[in-house]
Amino acid sequence: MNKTAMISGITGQDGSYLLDLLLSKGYNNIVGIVRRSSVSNTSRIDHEKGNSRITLVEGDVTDAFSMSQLVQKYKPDEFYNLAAQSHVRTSFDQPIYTWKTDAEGPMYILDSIRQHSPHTKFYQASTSEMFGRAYSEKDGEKFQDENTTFSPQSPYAIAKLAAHHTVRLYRQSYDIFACSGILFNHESERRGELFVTRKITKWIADFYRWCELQGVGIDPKHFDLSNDDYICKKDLPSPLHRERFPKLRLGNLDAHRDWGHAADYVRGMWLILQQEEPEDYVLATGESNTVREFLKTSFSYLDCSEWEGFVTIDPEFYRPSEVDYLRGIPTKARVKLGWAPAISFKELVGRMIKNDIDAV
Ligand code: NAP
Ligand code: G4F
Repeated sequence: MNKTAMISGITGQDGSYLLDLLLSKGYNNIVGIVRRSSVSNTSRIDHEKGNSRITLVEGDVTDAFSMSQLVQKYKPDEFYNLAAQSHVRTSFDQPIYTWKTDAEGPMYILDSIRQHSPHTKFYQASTSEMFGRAYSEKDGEKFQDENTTFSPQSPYAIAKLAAHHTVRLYRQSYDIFACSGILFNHESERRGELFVTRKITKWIADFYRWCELQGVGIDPKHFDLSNDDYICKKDLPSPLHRERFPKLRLGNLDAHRDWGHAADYVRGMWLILQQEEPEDYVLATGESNTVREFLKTSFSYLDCSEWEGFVTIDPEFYRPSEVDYLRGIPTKARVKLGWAPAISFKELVGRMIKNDIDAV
């Protein structure tokens, strides 16, 4: 297929799955924007190293000059802007940096497209975080869809909402094929280790291997759990003994999230840009689970039902403002794009647990 796609954020979770998808679709030139780093940041895409259909270029979305140069040079058929400071908690500590990357970055790209390559179709990675505390209600059920109002609750969500409106403005004012996918949480074996799902599955995998080395199963009866910080093997002299394992430290376990698998969601991104008309779409599973339910399902894969004692609640992981309930209804995507997620919540958790255990 004689098509050029440009991806910012190609080294991230979604960028790597999108790369796999576009290669499978036969794109003959995929230009990935990689930001300069003192150590390699390409581990998620290294499996395609040397593929002549991929061009990696250096760039940073906060640098208007580099965005303009790249758009002018490649004039891509499609531009997927996945680059972001994507961690919500971090955005409270680094709000200005988050704003520059997540709000200014998309504007630089869109304006480069307006000036130098108006035929380029543009995809923006919008987020369910923009809904914040807002939801719609029908028959006593809470949900969010394309008609739900926005009520962002973090610097991240505010920056993303600014970008979301920028996309609409450039679409309406300059006739650019610009779309936003409002994506609910999607995870995977490639998820960053600071997001709660991967943090949980990675910790469980490390603990599982440690238990194996100790010659015991994951069962509270083998451990002294009285110390807040460490899990200690029973019958040893003190919690400071070296046969101990740090507890899993988490924040709010009651938040609800609509979790799907990233491979399904990048398929949705691609479909959004293949339509006749540029529009915004919600991509979600329609199922919402709490962090506690994620924990329970994860431990259940190791036949462990009494996991509470392995977890310590740490205020450090609470946020100044929380988004309590996310559950997306992707009816528009199902009807117009023919999109539906194929991987269930249970399968997602199972795949992440297996991957992390195999990797330890
Ligand atoms: P991710 O794993 O954190 O990846 C973010 C990517 O952006 C990385 O490649 C990162 O590069 C790159 N990046 C960060 N700052 C940059 C800059 N200034 N210039 C160029 N590149 C930069 O995030 P993800 O989960 O794949 O998410 C992809 C996009 O979807 C993000 O925009 C995120 O906000 C949005 N989103 C994600 C979800 C979700 O649940 N995953 C849901 C809704 C929306 P490095 O590798 O060098 O760090
Ligand atoms: O995994 P999280 O950090 O994801 P969050 O905040 O929902 O954001 C993710 O999804 C958004 C889409 O809705 C994306 F736009 C965004 O880029 C990112 O991919 O936290 C999920 C929930 C939160 O309620 C958080 O308070 O888990 C809770 N949580 C509890 N303990 C924790 C922890 N989150 C993290 N990261 N670490 C904890 O220890």
